Amino acid sequence: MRKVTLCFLIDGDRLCLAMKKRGFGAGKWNGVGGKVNEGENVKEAAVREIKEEIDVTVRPRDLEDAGNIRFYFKERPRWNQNVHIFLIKKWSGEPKETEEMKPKWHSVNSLPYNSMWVDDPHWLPKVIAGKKIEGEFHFTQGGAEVEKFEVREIA
Ligand code: 6OG
Repeated sequence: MRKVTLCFLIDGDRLCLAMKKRGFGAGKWNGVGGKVNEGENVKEAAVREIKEEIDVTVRPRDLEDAGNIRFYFKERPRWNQNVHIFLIKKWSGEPKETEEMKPKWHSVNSLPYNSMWVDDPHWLPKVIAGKKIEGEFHFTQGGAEVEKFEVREIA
């Protein structure tokens, strides 16, 4: 299964989400991340993607492991992915728009869930609250609907 990263910068009650401008999940607000390349570990991949997508520099030790979720797409098994989630409280630079993403700070109390993946309300509040999670989601309709899911707090 594809191994990918998903990272959230958090600054007090502000969360950085970025609008995906192209490719998988285009038009949705999300954390920043992508595929783990061959020869990279998950943290190296996360550091690289954050730099590429919003031009922010993060040290591997400042990536806080928030757990992982496996996503299964019934009609598109090629999209199945194991997403490793990181919360980040220390970085350098201000998030900047790139060809791939347009970042914006949002209040954690009013996240734009209507323009996010449908699974997010089920687990993102836990990650923001500092919980570590493990879960899986089974989607139909190309990711538009959740058929079944489970999210467990593991720390
Ligand atoms: P690229 O294909 O652009 O990486 N991702 C999801 N994020 C959320 N919140 N919900 C989902 O539910 C997701 N499925 C994938 C992981 C894809 C990026 O999108 C995230 C990666 O950061 C289905 O390289």
